[in-house]
This record gives sequence, C-alpha cells and structure tokens, in this order.
Amino acid sequence: MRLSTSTLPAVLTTLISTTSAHGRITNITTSSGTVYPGWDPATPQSLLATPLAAWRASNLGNIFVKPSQFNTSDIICHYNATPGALHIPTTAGSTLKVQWNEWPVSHKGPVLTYLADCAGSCVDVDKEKLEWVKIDEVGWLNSSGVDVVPLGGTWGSDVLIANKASWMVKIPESLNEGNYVLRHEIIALHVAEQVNGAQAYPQCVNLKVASSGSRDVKKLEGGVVGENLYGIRDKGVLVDIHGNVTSYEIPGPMVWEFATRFEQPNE
Ligand SMILES: *[C@@H]1O[C@H](CO)[C@@H](O)[C@H](O)[C@H]1NC(C)=O
Ligand SMILES: *[C@@H]1O[C@H](CO)[C@@H](O)[C@H](O)[C@H]1NC(C)=O
Ligand SMILES: *[C@@H]1O[C@H](CO)[C@@H](O)[C@H](O)[C@H]1NC(C)=O
Ligand SMILES: *[C@@H]1O[C@H](CO)[C@@H](O)[C@H](O)[C@H]1NC(C)=O
Ligand SMILES: [Cu+2]
Repeated sequence: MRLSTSTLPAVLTTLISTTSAHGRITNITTSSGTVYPGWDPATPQSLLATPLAAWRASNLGNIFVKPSQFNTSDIICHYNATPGALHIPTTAGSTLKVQWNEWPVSHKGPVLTYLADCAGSCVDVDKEKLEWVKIDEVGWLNSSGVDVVPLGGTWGSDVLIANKASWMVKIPESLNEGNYVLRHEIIALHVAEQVNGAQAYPQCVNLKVASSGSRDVKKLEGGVVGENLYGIRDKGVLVDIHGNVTSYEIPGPMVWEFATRFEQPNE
C-alpha cells in the first residue's frame, strides 16, 4: 500500500500498536526431510516430558528479549532457556530449514545464525560458557520499498517473509564433527530508534554434526559468550530505520571465515 507522507505518522502508530504478533520457530527440517519440532512455549504440562532437540524457554506470547537484557543470560537462547534433551543429526555442508510461525512485516531487521561447540553433549551444557560463532547474517539489503509503509526498505526479515517465514541454514562444509547449539535469531528494529527499543527473538536447537568427509576440517573457534554478543547502544541496535536507510551495521561478531552460507530464495 502506498500512502502520502502526511498520513504516515498515524498509520505507523497504528501498525506498531496493532502488530502484537511476534514469532518463534515451530520446526526444523533436515535436508533428508525429517521434521523436528521447535519449542512451543504454550506446551501443556502433560506434554512437557516429551524430549525435544529445541531449547525450552519462558517465551510465552512469542515475546522478545530487550536490549537492557543483552548483558544477561536471557539473550543466549531466550528467557530462562534450558538445553534440548536431544540432538538433530545432520552433516557438515548440509542445510536445515528453520520455520517460524509467522513474521510481521513491520518488524524489519536482521536475521542472524550462530553455532556454539558443546565440546561433548549439549544436553547438560552450561549455556553461559557457550561461545557463539556467527555463520550467517542478512541485514539491510536495499531501499526498495522505502516509500511504502512500513518505511525502511528491504531487510533480512523481508526475505524470511518472502520465504513463508522460513530460513535455510547451511552447516559449514568444513565444520569439525561434534555437538553444537544452533542459535537462530531475528532482531526487530521497528522501534529501535528508542533506547531499549530493539527486540531480539533468539531460539536454540541442539545439533549432532557428522563430518562431510572434508579433508580440511576446521574447529569452530573465536566465539563470543552470549552476554557479550550485543550492547544496548551498538550501531545496529540503537538505530532509526524509518526513512531512507542507506546502510546498516549488523550487530554481533564477524561471520566465521569458514562459514559456507546458503543464499536464500528471494534474497
Ligand atoms: C510445523 O509446526 C507447525 C506449528 O507448530 C505445525 O502446525 C506444522 O504441522 C509443522 N509442520 C510439519 C511439517 O511438521
Ligand atoms: C545491563 O545493562 C543494563 C542496561 O544498560 C544496566 O542497567 C545493567 O546494570 C547491566 N547489568 C550488568 C550486570 O551489567
Ligand atoms: C534514498 O537514498 C538514495 C541514496 O542517497 C537515493 O538514491 C534515493 O533516491 C533515495 N530514495 C528516496 C525514496 O528518497
Ligand atoms: C531488494 O532486495 C530484494 C531482496 O533481496 C530483492 O528481491 C529486490 O529485487 C531488491 N531490489 C532492488 C531494487 O535491488
Ligand atoms: Cu512484535
């Protein structure tokens, strides 16, 4: 929908206040087609004993983690997260499809994916010790749609929406075999011009990665603990995206030099 600039403030306010819909990962599909459920925070008590590879968290309402909590363990895998009881078997170099329930178009921002080495089983890992290595990131792409509400151009979140709220994650081709936590996240920036306005939606799942047979195996190194990933005033966290955005600095560490990312459809 196209609107004249004079009607924009009212429309924006309406959009922001009516988009109470947030997101979560509903399932993860391996390249062989096996579907693993994500964590549903509305899981009834009677089903809580069902083991999942996905990490549990107190994210009822598909809520977000605020920048004032980026320096706490809640940024790791969402509020009060506890490790998954299983691992999804996969192979270095293969892809996983991560499916979100939905994503509101107003919630523009980057899509980020990390891995952390559990150095053993991930089932009883200490999340505060996990060191996250970024393997994929898509932030601001172009100014296509800057004059269309919601303003701000085209972002990773728009690519996710174009793919029916899904994202393909490629396990790095040369990754050493072992158990890893995959951390997939969207950071919504629709009110990020206010201090503490950005919204992080991190979700985690355990993987058991088999070797691809690559001779050039790499150990996942150089990671950052969760509490050090982002700061409340990072350039990509405290940022005004309502207008003609021409660049964006994606928060968090650099992408791993050995990552072999998958280009999304519609990217
Ligand atoms: C994925 O998750 C949704 C919501 O939890 C569920 O309705 C759907 O059936 C799942 N898809 C598959 C292929 O299992
Ligand atoms: C975390 O950041 C918030 C907001 O910047 C600050 O008020 C709080 O003191 C910080 N906590 C720690 C443990 O550093
Ligand atoms: C946005 O900024 C770019 C670069 O300055 C410019 O080329 C483009 O015309 C601008 N678009 C609008 C709609 O203002
Ligand atoms: C902007 O990015 C989107 C997603 O990658 C793409 O579909 C679109 O063609 C791009 N627009 C321009 C003008 O490059
Ligand atoms: Cu929301």
